[in-house]
Amino acid sequence: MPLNAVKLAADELESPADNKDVSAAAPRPVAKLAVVVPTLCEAENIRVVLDRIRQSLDPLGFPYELIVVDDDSRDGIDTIVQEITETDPRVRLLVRKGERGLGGAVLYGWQHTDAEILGVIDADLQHPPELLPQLWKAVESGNDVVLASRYAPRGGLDNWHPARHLLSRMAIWMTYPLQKPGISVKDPMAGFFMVRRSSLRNVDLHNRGFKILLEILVRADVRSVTEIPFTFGPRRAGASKANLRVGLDYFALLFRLWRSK
Ligand SMILES: Nc1nc2c(ncn2[C@@H]2O[C@H](COP(=O)(O)OP(=O)(O)OP(=O)(O)O)[C@@H](O)[C@H]2O)c(=O)[nH]1
Ligand SMILES: [Mg+2]
Repeated sequence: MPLNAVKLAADELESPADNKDVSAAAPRPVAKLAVVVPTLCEAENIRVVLDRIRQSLDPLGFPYELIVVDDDSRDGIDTIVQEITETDPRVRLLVRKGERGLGGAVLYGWQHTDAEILGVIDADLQHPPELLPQLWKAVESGNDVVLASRYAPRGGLDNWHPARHLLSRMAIWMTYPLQKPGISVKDPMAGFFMVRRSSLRNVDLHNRGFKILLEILVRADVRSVTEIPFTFGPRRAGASKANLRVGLDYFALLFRLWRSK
């Protein structure tokens, strides 16, 4: 399972509390962040999204890396990302061959980093990279999970067809009996979030499907969550990958979570 490696890395990670040489007065080291950008045919968007992510994170001056996980799109994205990597080694490209799936791609990226804070953002700029500093600060200040939320007060959806909006609402409604009391959120299907690696230490996440936040909220060791409102904008370029299969995978996930409860 991909997350075994995440678990291993988490166990090996030295926390400040383990370090006996750290004096009480020493400043707490700033946790490293890894943001996965999952891509399937996003060559038109990748340069812009990576530029905007770096522009929003650089002023904070902390360690981070950006991991593009591409499912062998063969649309020229590898050439574009390699070129960026040569001038900025914080940007990495992982190409999965013979595999598909957003959730699996995200877990694969997290598996290939030692960062303590793990994040994900879509490549099509429906998630504004300018929100990343706010998400990161909310995790740094102690939350286990921080998500950019379409359904929190002041959040929203730009130009969604009413039928898609209704389906999305119904899909969220079905999660309420599954979500843990105390950390229940309004947008458990969000695709733009950060989670502490330590929260994933004792859980094997399923690597299929489109939505991994819900499974993290239900099955991982998450004790605190914050939702940061944002407006889910229109896709910048390229085509959506959300399809009937994604819907069916979602019902399979709900069923699995119900059964394991
Ligand atoms: N690596 C990888 N990435 C994927 C896969 N499916 C989707 N993605 C990426 O996941 C992100 C979200 O996919 P979208 O197609 O934008 O899904 P969506 O935002 O829910 O749907 P739209 O609102 O219609 O765009 C994008 O960056 C996609 O390129 C996949 O199978 N593998
Ligand atoms: Mg999209």
